[in-house]
Amino acid sequence: MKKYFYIFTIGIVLFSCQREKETTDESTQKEFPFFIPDQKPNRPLSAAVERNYDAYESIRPEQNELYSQFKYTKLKGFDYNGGDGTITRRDPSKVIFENGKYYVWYTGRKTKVKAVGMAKAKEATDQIPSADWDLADIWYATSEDGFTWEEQGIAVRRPPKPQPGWRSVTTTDILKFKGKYYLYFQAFEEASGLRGDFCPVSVAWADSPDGPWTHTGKVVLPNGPEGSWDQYSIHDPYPLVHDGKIYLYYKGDFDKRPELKPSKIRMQGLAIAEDPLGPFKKHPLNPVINSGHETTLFPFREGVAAIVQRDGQEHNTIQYAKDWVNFEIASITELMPVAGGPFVPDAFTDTKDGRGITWGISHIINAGGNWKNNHTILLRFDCDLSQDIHDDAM
Ligand code: AAL
Repeated sequence: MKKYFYIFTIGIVLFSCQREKETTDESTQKEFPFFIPDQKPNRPLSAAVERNYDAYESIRPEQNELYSQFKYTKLKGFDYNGGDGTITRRDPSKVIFENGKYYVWYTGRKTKVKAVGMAKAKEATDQIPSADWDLADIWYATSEDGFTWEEQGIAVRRPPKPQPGWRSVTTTDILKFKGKYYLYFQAFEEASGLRGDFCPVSVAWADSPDGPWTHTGKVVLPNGPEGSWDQYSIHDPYPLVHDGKIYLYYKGDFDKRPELKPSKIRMQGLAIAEDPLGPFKKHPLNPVINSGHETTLFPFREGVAAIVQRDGQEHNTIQYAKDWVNFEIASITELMPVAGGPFVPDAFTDTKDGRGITWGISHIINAGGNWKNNHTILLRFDCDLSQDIHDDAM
């Protein structure tokens, strides 16, 4: 009897141990919290979940300072003639804060008729624009709160022929350096669309953001020699100050394959100068960003970050270059600001600890849903690309 009692007891103990073991195994199989980065489940995984652990370790949105979504707000203070295509405002500069207010510069076109379109560039005259940015001048506006803007007028006018920019001056960006202000811009010498969107970059300077601006009348960043990636177009010049020098990022538009209309391959390069009026030396590793359309960059920690949108394999990414040259993908995101001109408080301070950005001005092309009118409006974007994460701001 006693013998059976012992056997029974041992049986119960073994059974409980087994149960306990099974329960433990079950609990290690549990996947809660689900699929978090450093806890890969110990079971066969689908290809999608497998690469979610292995391929994206460094670019996860969670707690990634260079991940953000974007929200947009319509600006007050700009009239667009009912959206009939005769007024365009596009390609805003960075926003700067001076004299107690915000300043932004942009491509302004106010023509009697709307643009005929790049494909019909031969129909353009000195009154009829080809592209949305043809026959444009550089305008500027100021604001106290970043939402309501007051247009102040033309900052840099098209110079007389044959100076660079006589056809159109567009897509500007601002630099403040040693107490002076510089506007870099695309200087068109023909209607866009005749051969492509060909232009070099010129510059104007002033002692105050309100001007008056002196156009140097010279090309400060020329196209590259025949056969080079930037031989046709130097677009979207974007200056920052780093290492006591001017780091001018820009886009090259080079893909002329006729079957691609429009092309989806564009890249970005860097040119460096000690003096804002040049000479600029193009970086030997150019292009330094393999994708993107308009340039939008800002100092971040010791390096520089770039919003890379619209074109190329790596569109919809935010990238980071610790050394200001070799960019890596920091995050993948969506609905990015087009032609964003952020408010970058430390753009010109030669910071070694860039704080990042939280807002700026961008543009929407073909606003109002009427593709034929082909006009562009400015709008505000807000984001969280600052060192301090504000989750509740989104
Ligand atoms: C853009 C910019 C440049 C191009 C055209 C006007 O948004 O990349 O400025 O030339 O399109």
